[in-house]
Amino acid sequence: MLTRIDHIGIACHDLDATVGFYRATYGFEVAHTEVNEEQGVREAMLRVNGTDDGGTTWLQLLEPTREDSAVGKWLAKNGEGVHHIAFGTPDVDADAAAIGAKGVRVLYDEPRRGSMESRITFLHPKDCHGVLTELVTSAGERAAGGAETTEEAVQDNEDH
Ligand code: V0V
Ligand code: CO
Repeated sequence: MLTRIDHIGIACHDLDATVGFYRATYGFEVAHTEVNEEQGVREAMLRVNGTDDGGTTWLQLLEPTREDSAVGKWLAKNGEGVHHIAFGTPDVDADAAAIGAKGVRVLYDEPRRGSMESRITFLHPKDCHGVLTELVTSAGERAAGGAETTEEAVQDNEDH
């Protein structure tokens, strides 16, 4: 059950300069930054609207940490721009399984760690009319219920 646009992922060469553009032009502020080595990105989350209950919509600005990462490869080929869209769901496991059963390639067997301790997976862009599509369950939604109990969710966070 996809309930919202969680974020739009935007690939950039220079994260600080791009954050500066979004701040100066639109007044969006950075709510969170982190490096995700597994994904090969340094990222900034800019809150567009919403609250802290997991229903927020973000812009996710992504700078590659290495050239052979997904974003690094994409930037080299396409230049800066929209890299992916992410739909929010209270239960990424169930939605990934349901969508995979329809013949869409789900890129991960198990959802992985995303921004702000979310759990994420991706659908192959070639199966989605050219759009790299992410499914995400935020940490707030995980705590509120969904497939896992809070205890399991906390344990999973500690595992990473
Ligand atoms: C590649 N293609 C894309 C695309 N990336 N099409 C639309 N949007 C994109 N972002 C096309 C590409 O043009 C090729 O088409 C084809 O797919 C194969 O691409 P490739 O360049 O050969 O690259 P691959 O196959 O090595 O990798 C593509 C995939 C990879 C999608 C498998 O990027 C991936 O695993 N992405 C998921 C992880 C990710 O994107 N992480 C960064 C965000 P032609 O030329 O053959 O027609 S991390 C994030 O969002 C986080 C942490 C978060 O939200 O919390
Ligand atoms: Co993303």
